[in-house]
Amino acid sequence: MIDHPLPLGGLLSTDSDPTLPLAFAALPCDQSSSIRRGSAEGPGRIRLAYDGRVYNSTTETGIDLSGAVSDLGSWEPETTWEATRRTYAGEAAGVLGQGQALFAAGGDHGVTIPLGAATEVLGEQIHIVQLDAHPDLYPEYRGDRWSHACVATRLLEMEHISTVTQIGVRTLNHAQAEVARRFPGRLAIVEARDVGGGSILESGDLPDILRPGAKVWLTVDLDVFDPAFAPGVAHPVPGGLNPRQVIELIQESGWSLVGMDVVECLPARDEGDRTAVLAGRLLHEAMGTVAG
Ligand SMILES: [Mn+2]
Repeated sequence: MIDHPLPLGGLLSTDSDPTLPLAFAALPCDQSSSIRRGSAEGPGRIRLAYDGRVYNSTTETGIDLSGAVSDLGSWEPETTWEATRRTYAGEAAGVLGQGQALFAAGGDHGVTIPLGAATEVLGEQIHIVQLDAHPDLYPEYRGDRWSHACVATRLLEMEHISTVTQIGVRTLNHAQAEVARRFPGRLAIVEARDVGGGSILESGDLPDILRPGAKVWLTVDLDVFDPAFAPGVAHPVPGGLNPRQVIELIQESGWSLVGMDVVECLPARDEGDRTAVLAGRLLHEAMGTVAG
């Protein structure tokens, strides 16, 4: 009997392989977390919890991704966030520039800032779809403009980012609503209470520009889910989405994913690896839309 786990559903190649259309990187960095650290442990836990001995390599939609994903390993953080940010942006631009779709596991949500910056290498307008309990729209947070509470603000300041659409938000306050007004026509906020328990695509709340074929970077902050489904996050907020709603969005949107990150998995607060397994599952289904 083999007792070694098969990381990430058995989807990973044995080495990094630039000829594969899909690539996966772990970003174990929590240098932008505000209160509770520990999401640096997230990617390692996601790799192991979504164990290929327990889960097979075929998506719900019937696409077998066994060994189909280039394993880029772990991008270790540098000693300062500024250096980490530069490293992450450079590494990600290299991957995207050679035509691979990049799938990343964080780390805290701050890692999405350099990943979003890296999409500039594609030379086209990119749409960000952000699934999150929080709008992350502070201009700065506790004196830190790179905080995970400022992710959307930093992304909206990038000229190659055409739009940011947030789904599942339930913590919009006055300070962040003020910032939202700085980006008319480029920021859409679909709150959890707008979607309810139904289909996100059929809610009619998404901007028209997010039609099938739109070039999208998908960023999933795991706190978008109700804490019943994803307890292992730093800032759990009741009243969130359920996994079916998000898997359906991934499968049915028809977006052309240039990449995706799943962030804010905090193993120390998880229960039975529920959150880590969900993270692995989302990455797997999204990879299927690129490969399929
Ligand atoms: Mn976030």
